[in-house]
Amino acid sequence: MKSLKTLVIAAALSLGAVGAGHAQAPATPAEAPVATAPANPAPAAADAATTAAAPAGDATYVPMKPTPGVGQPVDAGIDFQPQVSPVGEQAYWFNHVILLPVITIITLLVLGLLLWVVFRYRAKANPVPSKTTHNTFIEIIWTAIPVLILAVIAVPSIRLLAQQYEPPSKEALTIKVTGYQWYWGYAYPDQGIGEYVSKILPKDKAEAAGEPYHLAVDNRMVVPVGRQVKLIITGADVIHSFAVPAFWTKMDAVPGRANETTFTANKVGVYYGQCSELCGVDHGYMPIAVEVLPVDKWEAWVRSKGGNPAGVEAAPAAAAPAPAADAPAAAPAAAPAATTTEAAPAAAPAAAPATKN
Ligand SMILES: [Cu+2]
Repeated sequence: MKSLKTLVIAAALSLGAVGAGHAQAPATPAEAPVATAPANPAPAAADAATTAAAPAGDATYVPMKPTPGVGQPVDAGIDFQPQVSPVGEQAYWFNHVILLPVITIITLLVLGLLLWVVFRYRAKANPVPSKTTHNTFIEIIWTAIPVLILAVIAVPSIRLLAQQYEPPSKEALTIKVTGYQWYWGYAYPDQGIGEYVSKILPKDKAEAAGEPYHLAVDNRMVVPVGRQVKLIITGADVIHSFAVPAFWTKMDAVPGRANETTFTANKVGVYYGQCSELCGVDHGYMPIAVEVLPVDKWEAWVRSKGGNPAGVEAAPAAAAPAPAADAPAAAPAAAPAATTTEAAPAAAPAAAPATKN
């Protein structure tokens, strides 16, 4: 009986150490290796089917209305936004299936044991306290158990981390993102779309468009559903951060540096984000809106911007001196009348390797 108590106390202490020291970590071994992407690739397929019906080139671009509760915050919400990218789904699963249950179990167990100790071993009930100091068995246990728990959690955790930094595929759509005080600039060098500027919509216009104020913008980033997007992100003045919660995407926009990140949106819709690095007085007024469209509608959008959805031929995708060379070649060839072709990719450093920070 005594040794059983010892064991329970040791376990509690070791779990307490895990809970306190590594609030980020915990895990249940049982479920760890399952389901990498528990979500829904289905909508993408459905969309593909719908778009296949429409003859290519027929569609025209009409800005889409957002879906309430999707891609934007909800009142009194405490959960992550519904995830629409494979990495986001994986992270969502990791949090909800592994981290939260483990954190909850450890917290409740430690709380229960504390209460038990407080009442059972208070001075009145336990007038002659034990004078035990070292106990090798307990010490081994309270070291080994946290180590085991962390080792188990490390597996899905590191897998998720690696997934986020996987290099983009060759078919990825490249978008150059530049953070300015206080708006965003987007350019599609391979489609010959020079940089255009994306600014917050004033309240009346946002409401008129049925969009949330502080998140709605005049010119969205528009991407095709199901296709990987490679973002090359930089800052023009100070450090900004490009973040879209529904894609599990966040990357700093640092002047003089080209950071790279990727996402694949599996669901048509409008997804909002915000600059997530304090960048000056209007930091809270440079929202991000990403519109995910079926491929034919995305192509229509590209054409409406004076670009070529199939890609500008003069620009070999993987060429080493790439983006800087693309722009001059692209602009005259594909978009002589492009209204928004300006400075853009000239400053783009050749596709930099992902910087991990
Ligand atoms: Cu900013």
